[in-house]
Amino acid sequence: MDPLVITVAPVGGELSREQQPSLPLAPEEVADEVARCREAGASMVHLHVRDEDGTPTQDRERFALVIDAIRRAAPDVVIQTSTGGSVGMTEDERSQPLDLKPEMATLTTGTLNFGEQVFENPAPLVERLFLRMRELGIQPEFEVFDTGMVEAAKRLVAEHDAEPRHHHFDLVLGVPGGMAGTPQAVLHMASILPPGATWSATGIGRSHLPVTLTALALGGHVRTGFEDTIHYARGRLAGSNAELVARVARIARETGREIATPDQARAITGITGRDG
Ligand code: KMH
Ligand code: ZN
Repeated sequence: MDPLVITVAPVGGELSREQQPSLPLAPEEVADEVARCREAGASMVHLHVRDEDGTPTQDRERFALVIDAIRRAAPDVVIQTSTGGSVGMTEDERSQPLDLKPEMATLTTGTLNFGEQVFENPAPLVERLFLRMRELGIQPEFEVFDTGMVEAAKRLVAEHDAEPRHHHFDLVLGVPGGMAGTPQAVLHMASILPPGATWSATGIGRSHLPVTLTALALGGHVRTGFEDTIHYARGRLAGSNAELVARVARIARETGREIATPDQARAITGITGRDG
């Protein structure tokens, strides 16, 4: 098995301090939290940012500020920017972080109900984001919430990639509106990915541990963090993102799996460009 890539998603696009009092919001808070997560075993950060009053934003300048702060606190960590943003944001808003040429960015390849809301990803929008990533040498992480999104990602690369490429996916399971966060769902999703693709999985809310443990057992990689679960255990809020990362690293080490460094994470997930 490859060393384990642990991605931390410390902020999210929807969460508030009322729900999770330890949520990092200001650039220095995010950077310090990422540094602690790096120390605990994370090699990659899935990044959302907030403006000065904590409101989710995809503003390019705000991303640049937070990325600079992270680079000072955790110089080697892989930074993966979100193109999902928060539900309801426009394509122009969502695509702004790509201008900063991050090493990796997320790409959700279909529309789904997202709780009471709709996370809109019509095919032409997905195609434009994908082509922009290819143009700028940004490795997409296909964020797939159901099997239709896997098929959409396969169609996209079949249509646009002249050369064979390495593909990396994140299976996001347990969103109300997406696939259930069960071991069976992880198994099925992993079984339909393109040959040679690498993948991580994340279980949202109460599905977090079953999905994490199944991904570890199958040799996949893992995403954790407040974006995905605010709890450490039933009825007990996580004290920090680093606490969630440390648990994943501990389970992996206990079961003989090494933890990937950021450079190993780059090699495993097919990152070829460096940010900036
Ligand atoms: N906030 C969600 C609506 C991504 O970052 O690319 C979408 C999301 C996916 O978090
Ligand atoms: Zn996200």
